Amino acid sequence: MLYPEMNEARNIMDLGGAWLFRLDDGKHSEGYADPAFFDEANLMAVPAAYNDLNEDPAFRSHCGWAYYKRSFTIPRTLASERLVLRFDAVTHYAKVYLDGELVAEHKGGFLPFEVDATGKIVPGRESELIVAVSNRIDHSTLPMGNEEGTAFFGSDNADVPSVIAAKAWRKPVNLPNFDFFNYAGIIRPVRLYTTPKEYIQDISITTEVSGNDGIVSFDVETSVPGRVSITIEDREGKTVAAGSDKLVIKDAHLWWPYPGDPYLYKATVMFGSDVYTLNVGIRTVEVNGTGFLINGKPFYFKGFGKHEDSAIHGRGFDFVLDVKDISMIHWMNANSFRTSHYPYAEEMYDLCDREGIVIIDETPAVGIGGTSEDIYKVGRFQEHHRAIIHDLIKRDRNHPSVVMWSMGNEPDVVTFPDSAYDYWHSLYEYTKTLDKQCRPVTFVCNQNNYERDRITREMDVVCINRYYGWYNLSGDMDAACYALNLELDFWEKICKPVILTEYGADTLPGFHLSVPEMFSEEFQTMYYDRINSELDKRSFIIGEHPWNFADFSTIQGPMRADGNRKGLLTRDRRPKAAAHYFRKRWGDIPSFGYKET
Ligand code: E8X
Repeated sequence: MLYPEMNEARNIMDLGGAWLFRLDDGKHSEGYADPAFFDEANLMAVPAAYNDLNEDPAFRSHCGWAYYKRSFTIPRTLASERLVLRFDAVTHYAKVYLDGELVAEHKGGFLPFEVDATGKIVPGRESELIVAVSNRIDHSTLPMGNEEGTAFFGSDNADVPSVIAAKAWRKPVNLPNFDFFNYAGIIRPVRLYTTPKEYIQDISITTEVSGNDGIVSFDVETSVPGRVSITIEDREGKTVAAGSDKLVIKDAHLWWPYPGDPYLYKATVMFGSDVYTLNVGIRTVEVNGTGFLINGKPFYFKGFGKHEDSAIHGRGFDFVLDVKDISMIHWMNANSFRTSHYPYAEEMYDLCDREGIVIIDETPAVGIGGTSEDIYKVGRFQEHHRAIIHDLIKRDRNHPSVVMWSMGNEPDVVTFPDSAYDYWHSLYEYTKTLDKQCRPVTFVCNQNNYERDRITREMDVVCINRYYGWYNLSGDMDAACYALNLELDFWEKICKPVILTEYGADTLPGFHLSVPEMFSEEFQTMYYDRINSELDKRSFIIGEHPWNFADFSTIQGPMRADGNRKGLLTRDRRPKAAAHYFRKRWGDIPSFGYKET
């Protein structure tokens, strides 16, 4: 799906700003609100999560539908154009009504959807847009919510009569089986864009290197049959290739991750009167033995698990924050991050293409489990998971910064039943069919029972989250390093590249101790220094991603003091001591060829 572009053939109108808003009052049919319902409405900003934008406690605890409304009028001059209404993300389920007609529904809170509104929106006449948004999470959604018991890290209610924990005595509540606040709403931009009536529907590119030349292959889908013409310009605006499908660039500049040169060409695709331009980064990605090769050289992942999370905005799109995060990534001499635990806004991938930041692109498949039964048998998420992976790859496949797909994070595979193996193995096979660039595919596992884990070892890259010294062997770094090495001895035999995709310690900024103990800044730094010393001894460890880039909001619970505090940075992006430690460490670690000597 192409990101909206304004150019000589296309236009964009932003529908963000102040909308009318109201939480469902439970007194009328769910998922629909007539205009009169907004007579008692709140003010709401779009894009943003709604949860932190009103002091009514219901805005954070709400479970169910919420409703947005705005009107707009577009210029009469657009009467001959095709009109498309696009939502970049609505979390988690959306029903879109245009002048009272249901014109779109979409499940999944982190990927775009659009509707051709030509003829439904009349240029020069006011249109009314109502969007119903559900934040409900359960065994059919990704991320997954529990349908019994408690939320992730919730108290176990063992000493509470089950009737209290049951839902019968009150309206449903969300029980996130994941460790981030269930922010919801129209969290990313809403736009109306135009194209000519005969237009470019989609573009897929693959890049190869042949000697000094770059080969860029285009697969262009058009609304009607016809010929496309393509030109590619270099940074100086000089045309360096032209054609209709496979273009060769002589003596090509390759796209290199930070601190290398992330060289981008500009491709212009023309079809009839339509035009679409996109950045092209020529680079290759492959796994070879225990190496993760970019442009044939062994890459070392220095970076983080992140979140799209900030005060006030919640999970709402914040371009200013994204620019700040890129600056802090550079400041820490990092070169990568994982989009934990959901696809991020498209704008962030564009920034990473330009800044040479490498991305592990992850689906919202987090929290799969949380039930005493076999979730792969009782869950209702499987088809949705495949749809998400399909749409994620369709959205992000042209970004040179995206080098690997993560099918999900920490599914419940504790006993590693055959049902889990069958599920993830078939999903891996399916994912491999979707990407013409054949990027590596993985999923991220936190189950320490690595000898029974038949799933992780079959991924292209082993991605493991381990908290030796925090969640287990807490505070005992000698035992933690001993246990870690026992496990690394196991992975050494598997002969796959391994990334430690999460490790970390909750840390209160300003809490200092002469003798490091948990939650102090000294402990967080010592924890990382001890673990990293062990990682440095293993050449098959090809990446280190501390959890987390920054503190972030979670559900309340006995294990969370104002959210998850494992950030190297505070939530407002101020460095803790560990951030300075990594800035120094990563400044001495090259992005390529680390541990080769
Ligand atoms: C944590 C992280 C959580 O924030 C992330 O979303 C997934 C968790 C640690 C592994 N990984 O809790 O900080 C969970 C261990 C459970 C004992």
